[in-house]
Order: sequence, then C-alpha cells, then structure tokens
Amino acid sequence: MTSTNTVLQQWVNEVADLTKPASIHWCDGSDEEYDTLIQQMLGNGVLLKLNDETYPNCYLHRSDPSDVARVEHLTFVCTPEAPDAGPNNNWMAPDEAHGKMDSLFAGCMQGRTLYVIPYCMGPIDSPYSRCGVEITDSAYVAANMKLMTRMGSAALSRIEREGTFVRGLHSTGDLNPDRRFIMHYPEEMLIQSFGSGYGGNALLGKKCHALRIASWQAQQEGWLAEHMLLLELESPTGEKHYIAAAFPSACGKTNLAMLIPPESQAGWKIRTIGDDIAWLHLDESGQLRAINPESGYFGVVPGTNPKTNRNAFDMIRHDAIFTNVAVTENNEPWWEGKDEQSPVTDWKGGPFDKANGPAAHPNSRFTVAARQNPCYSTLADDPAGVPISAIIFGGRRRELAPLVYQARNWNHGVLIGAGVASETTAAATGAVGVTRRDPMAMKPFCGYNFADYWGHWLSFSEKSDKLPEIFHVNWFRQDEDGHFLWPGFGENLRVLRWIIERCEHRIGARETAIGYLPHAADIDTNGLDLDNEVLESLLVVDKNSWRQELAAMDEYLREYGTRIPAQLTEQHRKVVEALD
Ligand code: GTP
Ligand code: SPV
Ligand code: MN
Repeated sequence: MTSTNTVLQQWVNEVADLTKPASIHWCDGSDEEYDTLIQQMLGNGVLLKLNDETYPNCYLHRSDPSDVARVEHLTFVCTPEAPDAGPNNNWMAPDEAHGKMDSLFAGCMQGRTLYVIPYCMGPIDSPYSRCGVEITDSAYVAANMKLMTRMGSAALSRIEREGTFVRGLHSTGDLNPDRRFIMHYPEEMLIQSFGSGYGGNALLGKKCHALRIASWQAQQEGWLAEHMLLLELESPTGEKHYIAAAFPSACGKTNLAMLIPPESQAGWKIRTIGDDIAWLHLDESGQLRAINPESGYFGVVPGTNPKTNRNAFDMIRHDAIFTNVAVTENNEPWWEGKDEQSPVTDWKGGPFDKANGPAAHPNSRFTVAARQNPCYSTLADDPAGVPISAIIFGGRRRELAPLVYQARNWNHGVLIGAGVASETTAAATGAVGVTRRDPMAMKPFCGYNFADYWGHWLSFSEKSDKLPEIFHVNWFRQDEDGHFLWPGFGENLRVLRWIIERCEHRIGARETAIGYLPHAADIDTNGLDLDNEVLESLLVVDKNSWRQELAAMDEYLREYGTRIPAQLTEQHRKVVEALD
C-alpha cells in the first residue's frame, strides 16, 4: 500500500532514504495485522506470552531498564524564537535540532522494518478530530498504536481527503540515554523521537501530538488540548453530567474516570469517556464540548485491585499488553497492590528479591482498547463530544490543599489551574515525591509558553457566558504517620456529587479567601468510616500556609516576566488581599 497524498508519500520516501530500513509496512489497522505483529514479537522475544487460561491474549514486554518513563529533560520544543517555548519547556533552535536528529536517524533502521502508521485522534468522523502519521521501527509501538488510537485505513482515507496531518518520526535507536531526544516543531507540525521505546516518548499520538502539538494548534484556532479525563456521572434519577478533570501524571485520572460507586451510593453511575487527554471546543451556543482523542488506555498498573478499581482489574484480564510488570509462578502478571499470589520474576526478568526494590516497576503500564472497559461510554465515539458541566484541577499534596473547593468564576479558576502543584511520581524519570508546580497538570505537555497558554484560557471568559464551573480537589492529604486522610477511589464520588450540586446552584457553600468550600454536612458520609473531625480537617483553609503558597505561586509566575496576562496577576492579588 502507498498513499495518494503526495506529501505523505514523499515524506515516507525521504525518511526511508535517511533511515535505510530493510522493508516498509503501511499499517491498515486490521486485527490480522495486530496478530501478525504479536506473533512476530513473540518469535523474537520482544513479547512474552502470559498465562493463556487466566490472562488470554495478554503479553508482557520488558523495556530496557534505562527506558521506563517519560524523559522530561530530553524533551524539547523547537520554536524559531526561544521565548515562544517559554520557561516551561526545554528549547532548541529548529536548525540545530534538525541537524542533531538527522544524524541520529541516518541509517538507524538498517535491517529493520519501517512501519507507516496513519492514525486519527478522535472519532473518525468528528470535525474536532485530527490525524497524524507515525513512522517507527518498533513493532511494539505499532501494536500499542492499534490499541490506543483509531489507526489504519480509515485514518489514511481521512488524511487523503483532508490533506493535512501531523508527522511523527520515531526510532528506538540503540536505547542509549545519551542519544535520546524527543523533539517537537509545532510550526512544522512535526515530532521526532529517538532512543526510547517507552510510552509517551514513543507512542507519538499521545503526549507529543495530542498535547504538545495540539495545545499549540488549539491556541491558534481557539480551542483547548488538555491532560484531562472525561467522565459521565448519572444520578439515581437519570440526570447526567459530564466532568473533565486534570491531575498530573499518576495522580488518579484513570481511577476517577472508571470509578465504581460504593454500596451506600446506590443508583449512581459513572461511565468513562476518556482517561488522559481531552480536546475542548466551544460550540455555536457557547457550550464547551469535549472529545477524547484516544481510543485506548496506557494506564498505571501498580495499585490496581478489586477494591481500588474493579473495572480496571477486570479490563486487563484479557487482550492486554503489560509493560514492566513482574510474573508469578504460573505465569500471570503481578504488581504491587495486586493482593493475590506473589512474584517470582521481577520487571527486569531476574529472580524477585525484595532487596532489589519493587517487583513491578512503579511506572509499569497496561495497554488496552477502551472498548474493554466495563464502564465504557459509547459517547466516546460521538463526533459531537460531550457538554462539560465542571472542570476539576487537582494534585497530589500531603498538606495544604483541601479536599475540594470551587473557583469564584472562570478567571479565578484559571488562577487555581495555574497554581496546581503536585508531588512528582514515577511517570517521569527523576526524583519522586518532590512538590513542584504543575499548572493545569500540563507542565510536561504544554507545547508553548505557559504565559500565553494562561492568556488563552482567560480569553474563553470573553467568548461564552455558559462556561463550566471550575473546582480543585486533593485526594492525597496525609496525617503525620503518612496515612491518607481521605479514603479516595470509589468514595471520591461523594465529592463529585457536591460539585454537581454546586454547578446546578442547588447547595450553599462557605466563602473563603481561596474560593467556596463545602459545609462539612454537605459531603455525604453515609456508609463511610470517617470521623467528622477528619472531614473538618480536610476542609480547613489555613491562612498562614496559604499566604506562603500564594508567595510561592507569585515567585513562580514571575519567571514568566511581562508575558504574564494582567488578569492572572489581578486574580492572584485578589486572593492575597482576601487572605490579609
Ligand atoms: P497517568 O496515566 O500517568 O496520567 O496517571 P493517572 O492520572 O491516570 O493516575 P492513575 O489513576 O493511574 O493513578 C495513579 C496512582 O494513584 C495509582 O497507584 C492509584 O492507585 C493511585 N490513586 C488513584 N486514585 C487515588 C485516590 O483517590 N486515592 C489514593 N490514595 N490513591 C489513588
Ligand atoms: C503520563 O505520564 O501522564 C502518562 C503516561 O499518561 S505516558 O504515556 O508515558 O505519558
Ligand atoms: Mn497522563
């Protein structure tokens, strides 16, 4: 197969001339093609078959031990002018980046197959969707792209019809961390990734396209590309609301999107539209609508069990790819928190020994098609997307941030989003548990200067008077002994219910300097073993600590200099004044 789109055909030819593959395969996205890729990877050891009776069609991939997470220090935004990338990104001049990458890609596919992967981010017939083509020399990437995106012939037809697509060139190279770079050229709609086979570094439709390139395009075109889950909440009386929530990596998006209501919350239902990325557009009536550009999940495995997330636990019992988990005696995948059996082989493939650390890598992941989710919403395939009632920001903070609070208005909500801070996790290389500023959970993913991005968010208040309410949540407050104060997971539904009551103006709240907080009595604790004192402590606004927080935020915002929108500074000043 080749393409009638001459730009695509020429690009494939040029890449082949540069990288010198042994063969070229155009992916059609069929199930037969997926099976062939799997068989080939079983043959050369890239995949291992897991227990076929208990985990049918499940496979284990062990990545290189130096290649287990996103590499933020090796990820660059290459705009012609450095300030356009902003202090939030690493920057390299496009010419320099092209030179460096061309020399890395030269001859790198010798003896290997070059896969051409046309994909569509979003429902294939949605005006909000955008296409891309990833070229890769990794069969693992091709198989993952089949599970994660609408990949193959239908996407190619759309590309040939529309004539436009994002280009992504990827090679695993020699996996030498010194020769690893993830480059983005927003103005060329181009991504180049070399030297990693892992997740967000290699599955270019995900963070590279659907967030870094798309956020830049969204600013040009008046929409938003965000690191957000999308869920449907249905009340016992059948009232439905759609919520978008942005939490940093490994801070609970997949879990919230697949929430199972506890027994005491009979009649409530949650369905998943998306678990990681949302594209949001205003429709003609001023309603914000969202689609999930992905069609599969690349989720954190550790911690998944029938108590925390039965939906996810069941979803990964068949037709899943596991990356960097441990293995039990009877060849089942195993991870910390699985609560059944025990590991004999660790994620690196050696005999498990507690002294070497966890059996499964803390950033071990599952890849599955979204349709396997027991609470999948078919609205994920609706070209019109879903109307958003509430936007939630959140972070992992053992102190300070209350369980939930609400912004006074949209612009105040933008300040709350810009003020998100969270403890770092294993989703990226580097220290874990260090609190860092992660505005809108987009620190690693915004493809342009954050100051311009906040300005873009603020501009929505002039475009619509029907915008969603904005909230902030924190499931991760701890006591002095390091125990979580809030039970989390399914119990988070209680907080979502308060949020919807606020959106519908059916409930009062306590006005504080940082926004509206719930009266403790308005959080339903029926059936929950939670002391009222603990709940009260989760809803405290400690003025001194918040003054320090606002000072830290101010220091951070100052890094963006005069590019900071005046309205954001104004919102910050108002909170500081209210605290005094
Ligand atoms: P990315 O895929 O990296 O973007 O992560 P994510 O935001 O989807 O996070 P995910 O839902 O996979 O959760 C990450 C970790 O947080 C897992 O180990 C979960 O068990 C844990 N977690 C999720 N929700 C909660 C919660 O409500 N409370 C507590 N204590 N832990 C949670
Ligand atoms: C994240 O780190 O936010 C992820 C995993 O969702 S990755 O695909 O590696 O970006
Ligand atoms: Mn993510």
